[in-house]
Amino acid sequence: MDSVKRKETNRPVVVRNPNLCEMREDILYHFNLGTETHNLPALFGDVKFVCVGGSTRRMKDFIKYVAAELDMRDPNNDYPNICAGTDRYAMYKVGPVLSVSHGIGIPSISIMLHELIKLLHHACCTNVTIIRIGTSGGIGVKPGTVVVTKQSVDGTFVPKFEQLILGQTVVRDTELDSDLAEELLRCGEELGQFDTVLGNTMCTLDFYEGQARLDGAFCFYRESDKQKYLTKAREAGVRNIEMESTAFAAMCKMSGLRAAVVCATLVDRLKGDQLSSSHDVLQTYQQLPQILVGYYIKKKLKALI
Ligand code: R2B
Ligand code: URA
Repeated sequence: MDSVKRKETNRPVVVRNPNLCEMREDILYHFNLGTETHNLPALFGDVKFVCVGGSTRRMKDFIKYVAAELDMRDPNNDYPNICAGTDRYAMYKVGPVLSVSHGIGIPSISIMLHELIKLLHHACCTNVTIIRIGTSGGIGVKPGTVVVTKQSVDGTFVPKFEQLILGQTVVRDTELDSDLAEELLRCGEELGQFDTVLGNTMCTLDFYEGQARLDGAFCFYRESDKQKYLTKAREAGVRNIEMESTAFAAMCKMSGLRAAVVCATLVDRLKGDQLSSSHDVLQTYQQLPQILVGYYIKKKLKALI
């Protein structure tokens, strides 16, 4: 019922900040864009799908891949970085698809999302779907499995995002769009090219100690403690670990964006810590969320024609 209702209404991208109305100009500093210097509705008003991921190169590869999939390739266009004036984040666009990098970790993605949500709002975009396509460590799943996130949980396996605001801990909900997650899972099944599973994703503040690795510069626990913790995570439904999903889910929910997280696993953390697969194998794994989400976008756009 929900998806039917969604089709009928125009869902705006919501900002909840009265101060914005009083500002003559809004400078999106980390994108090198602004409301006075750029015509945001003309540049971005048609955006319906936003894909975000850690690395700038991967997000450029993604836009090239999507352009080919949607038959929107332009031989005279090498997909210029819209944020070329800054090296903080990179942004690419083809038709209704925007591809944006977010760097590593919650602080980095959170800054990017504040500015991205304002950009989509200023551009008067409606009915936007946003998907994080990323990498992760798996728990008890074969490397190269794609995990579609059911719930994004923190390091205590609770679906919450905690942030200090004015010195107080503010707790936010990390609910993602369950219909979208199911649709993406079905797309994985339809493609049949790689394993796609639905599972909880644990979001941590660190790659090493925060993810119970034994190979960081510091480690004050043993292999048995690591196994105990990861087994507990697996029992709580966690199938992969990454570093952005709780903030992503919380911020997208607050802005009314339909959101999902799709990550490839690069390693099974119950078996090891180091990313020891060859460069080519790791590259192939990183392309899997792109293939899945490219297929989803193509299918959705076809349905609109
Ligand atoms: C997955 O991979 C990165 C760390 O290597 C981090 O951005 C994440 O979430
Ligand atoms: N990204 C992570 O955050 N952890 C991993 O183990 C692999 C990629």
